[in-house]
Amino acid sequence: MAELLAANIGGDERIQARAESDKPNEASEARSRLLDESGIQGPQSKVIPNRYIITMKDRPGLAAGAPADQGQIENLVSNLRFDPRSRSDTIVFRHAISGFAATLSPAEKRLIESDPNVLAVEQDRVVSRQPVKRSLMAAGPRKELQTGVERVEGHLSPTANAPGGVDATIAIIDTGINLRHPDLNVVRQKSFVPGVATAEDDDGHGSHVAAIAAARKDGHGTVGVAPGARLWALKALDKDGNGSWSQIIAAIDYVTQHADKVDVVNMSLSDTEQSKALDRAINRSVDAGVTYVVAAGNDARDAKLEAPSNHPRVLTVSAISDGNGKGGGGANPACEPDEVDDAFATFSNYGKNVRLAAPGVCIEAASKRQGNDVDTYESMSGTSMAAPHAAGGAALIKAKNRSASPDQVIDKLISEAKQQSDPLYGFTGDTDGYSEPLLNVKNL
Ligand SMILES: [Ca+2]
Ligand SMILES: [Ca+2]
Ligand SMILES: [Ca+2]
Repeated sequence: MAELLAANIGGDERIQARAESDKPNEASEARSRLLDESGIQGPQSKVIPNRYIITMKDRPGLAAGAPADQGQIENLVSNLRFDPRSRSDTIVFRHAISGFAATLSPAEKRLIESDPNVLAVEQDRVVSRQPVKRSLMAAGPRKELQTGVERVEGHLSPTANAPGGVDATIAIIDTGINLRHPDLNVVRQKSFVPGVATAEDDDGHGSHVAAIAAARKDGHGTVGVAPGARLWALKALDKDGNGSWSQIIAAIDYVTQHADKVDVVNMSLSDTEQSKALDRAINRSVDAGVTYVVAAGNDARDAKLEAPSNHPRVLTVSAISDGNGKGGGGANPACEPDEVDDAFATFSNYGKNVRLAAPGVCIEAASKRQGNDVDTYESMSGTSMAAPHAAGGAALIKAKNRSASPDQVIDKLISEAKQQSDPLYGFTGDTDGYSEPLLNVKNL
């Protein structure tokens, strides 16, 4: 199986991954990337023909948090012999970056590239949610406190137990959210997928991520790390888990426009290529006060080879395996025979970009609606599941301290986390030389 997976990666990429690793990963023989039953196989940079993301230069002296666009697009349009905004598939960005995404002819692209107001013209590419291993769960009563939340001691956090739910807002940039799931407090929804009107989740990944972060504590379903926190369903990925960087940037632009209302963003998605537009969009959104939490990726390689897990200002989260919600080992997760209790997940990306670990194997939480049934649950494994545990932790910090900056939120999460060597809470198997601690929210 591992050889089949490796064959999918391609020789050059594997050599690059090994050469660019900061330290040899001693456990690499036991590692393999995670395959998705629905066909998603991790980032494989696919170009979207003739579609480009145009980033304008910032006006000098632009204040942090101010709208990025102050007429630069209009300046460009006045220099062009056409207005790209008039096209139905053009997306304009004004808050996280100044710019737009559009389908352009070669001549139009050259014209835009030659304009002195333009910083970059980049190819738009397909971006996908992280692959996950998944299985639908039977209907009926279940244990509300699932292993992941127990392992990070979410049930002991005083903020998580506040009556009325956690007073913070988490935006989930993903496949949407099951808008009527009884466990999920979705207060806003918006679709960035062309031709899709609502952010109703037609894949299941976004609902699952949302529930890990914020499922209600109500004696039903499961409970998240920040129970009942307000959720924004920002659908940038379609029913197959695919989208584009321009759709992701559109969602980041929307978050940045509303940065006074959004505390935390979770992104469990990736691509292999860098994007100046994406990097600037995240920077500006963080400047506006929003904390970004992202999955490290499931390709068993250095997280610096993928975006946005390589962005220096996001919190990148790796996955551990846990089968019983407690440290100490000896309880391998039931749904994944290759994973070892309280050990680094075999598929998780690693490297110095990864600053925190969280549970990400055999996690049970909400899924998409099935016909008329909205009260659905799935078990999923992936760093996609680790990141929202940390996003919930970030929401707990913001609920207590509204003015905490993204850097302060991330520093607090890391300082409260448990060292890998901790006999009660630690984990084994992380051999890259960067010993990120394990999320713990008991004191948040
Ligand atoms: Ca619940
Ligand atoms: Ca355990
Ligand atoms: Ca590490």
